[in-house]
Amino acid sequence: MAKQSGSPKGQKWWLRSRRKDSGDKDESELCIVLLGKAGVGKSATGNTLLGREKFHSAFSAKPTTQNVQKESGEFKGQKFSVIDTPAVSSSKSLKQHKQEIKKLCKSSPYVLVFVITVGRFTPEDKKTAKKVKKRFRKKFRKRMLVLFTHKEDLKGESLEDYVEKSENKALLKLVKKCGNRYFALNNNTAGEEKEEASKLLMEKLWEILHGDGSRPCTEKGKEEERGKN
Ligand SMILES: Nc1nc2c(ncn2[C@@H]2O[C@H](COP(=O)(O)OP(=O)(O)OP(=O)(O)O)[C@@H](O)[C@H]2O)c(=O)[nH]1
Ligand SMILES: [Mg+2]
Repeated sequence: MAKQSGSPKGQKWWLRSRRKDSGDKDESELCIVLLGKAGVGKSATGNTLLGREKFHSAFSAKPTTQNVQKESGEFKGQKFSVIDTPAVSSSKSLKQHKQEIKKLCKSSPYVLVFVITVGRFTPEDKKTAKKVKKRFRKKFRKRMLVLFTHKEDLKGESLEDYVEKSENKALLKLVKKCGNRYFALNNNTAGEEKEEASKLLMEKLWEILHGDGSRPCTEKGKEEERGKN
């Protein structure tokens, strides 16, 4: 891994960018961080993105993933990594996981994926979202995507309609706080269908990185951001 460049002391780690000899072309290694409660499909989503079974994903009564784990892949010739995390349980464990994520992401640009399932958005989901929001703070939410797994349960209904008609205040609030960025995925597919789903999600994630939310990742973006405040 390249050494971190001379970022100003005290600068937020997620605003740092990896600078290469060629200048500002430092946004190539996207780091995708998967967060959420137990069993929502974080690891399965990681595998879908990578196109390989790198994370242990299982139907289980107890949480499957025990450690923060990073795996690498390539999308349209650009490297990316996926960081799978254990289920969000306590604020204390989330704090520790954030430290590990920070080490693994180093100075790479990142996007956060808050994984939930199509279906009831329960008080537990609400609590989990609250913990994540608190831990990753307001600026971090500029890079958060809400990912609904079990897309097949939509039974053809559009995700937009599903969310809008849900009348679930907590869900609507979460989606709004994440800049209305959301996406549905069925991990339980194979072959071309799975590849297509992975491609669409990757494109969405790159869009977050290269859209407004990614501006602070570059020196220019950071300057503009400071100018606005
Ligand atoms: N039908 C269907 N099953 C899914 C989908 N995504 C995940 N699953 C299944 O849900 C179960 C749990 O998935 P995991 O990937 O282990 O979930 P996790 O969030 O990593 O769970 P923990 O590590 O315990 O927190 C597995 O049996 C997956 O195959 C989906 O989109 N559709
Ligand atoms: Mg897991």
